[in-house]
Amino acid sequence: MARINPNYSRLAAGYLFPEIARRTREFSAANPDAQILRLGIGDTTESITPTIIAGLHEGVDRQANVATYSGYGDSEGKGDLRESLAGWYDEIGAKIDPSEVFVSDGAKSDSSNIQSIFSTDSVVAVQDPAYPVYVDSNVVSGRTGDSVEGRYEGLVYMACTEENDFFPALPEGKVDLIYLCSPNNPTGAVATHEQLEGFVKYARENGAVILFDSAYAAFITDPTLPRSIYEIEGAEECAIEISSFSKWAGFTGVRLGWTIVPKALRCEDGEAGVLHGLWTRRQNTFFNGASCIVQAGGVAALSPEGRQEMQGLVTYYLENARIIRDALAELGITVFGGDNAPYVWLQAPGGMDSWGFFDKLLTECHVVGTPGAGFGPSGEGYFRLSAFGHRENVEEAVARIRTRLTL
Ligand code: PL4
Repeated sequence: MARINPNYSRLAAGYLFPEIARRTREFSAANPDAQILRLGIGDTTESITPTIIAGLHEGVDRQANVATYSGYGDSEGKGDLRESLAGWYDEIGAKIDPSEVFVSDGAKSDSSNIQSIFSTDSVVAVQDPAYPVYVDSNVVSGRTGDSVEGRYEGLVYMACTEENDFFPALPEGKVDLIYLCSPNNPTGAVATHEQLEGFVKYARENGAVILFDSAYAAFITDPTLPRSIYEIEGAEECAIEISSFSKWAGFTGVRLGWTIVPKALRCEDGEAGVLHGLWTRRQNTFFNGASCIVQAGGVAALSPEGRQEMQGLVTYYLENARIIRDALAELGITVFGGDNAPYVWLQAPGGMDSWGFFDKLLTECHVVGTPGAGFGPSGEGYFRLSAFGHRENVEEAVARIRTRLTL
């Protein structure tokens, strides 16, 4: 008789974003005249730029001609895209060989799948708050116990609070896998070189592996801040980087990402090359590669013209973030992030809890945000507003918050 994976029953709550959608739908049904503005899910809204669209078209056209048609490709990705990505790393001073680049259909699936190459008894440390996929994928894989008062037993929560500028202290004991995300979802904090150096040193000394999510790297405009963990010396021996075209190129619907597994990467029982080989094996076995059409779009995105156009999108969303941040600050709300990141992280006013503030913002302003508690226990009392959105909607949301929110 088939039996279900019992670890699913450990999941403490429904997945955050569908839960937000459900509550918003319920509100809309009860208030059909309310015009809802969505600053909740971090989803791009501006159209894909001409150079990238031309690349996508070229990918389509190749499929129309028997001489250029291609069927299945390598599950690791097309050579030209892997080379272009390695070239981008080279520009920022990180030496990545194209064979260490694994093209994917996005950072979400890779950040969930990557744990499968590590032992099921690995001790996992996550930033708290964090993108929920890191925790949930490890719960389902059996690396945690039950959730007790909002914390999974066996999971190491690295608190990111106002006191530590939303970047965690090193784990006190020995952990095996460490999830870091910079620029951070949800706090908008960006790790400095020094902060990452501390984690790289810890990982090398403890045989741990850092799983570094850089999905928002394109939003870093401060040249002193690292855009990749591989800007840190020695990181190639202890870190995997997971990243995405979603927010950089507007590919949230198109789907394209990549993961770097360096050949120098090692862990307690795996010499250099072993983890690279395991991820190759994993991808060869479970993945048939990202769409060749989409990969052609990725190559175009990384061309000089594509890069310039993508920078225009990033600048647009960062201006949205500034508008949100400045307006909230003027209202006396304590705000963080939003300068090198597309998320503004705010303290729910009046000591409210985060779902309470979600309801208040929705009810009074018809604006949807994301409750901090959905990202982990340290997110309680905080709230995330996304800077992805049409300018006029962001301005309208801000105007409503100014005029309708009772503080
Ligand atoms: C909503 C830190 C957003 N349904 O698009 P991908 O798969 O390349 O990247 C997903 C991703 C990876 N890493 C980080 C992210 O924040 C995201 C996207 N997060 C958000 O609002 O937090 C979209 C979420 C989507 C989801 O569940 O991922």
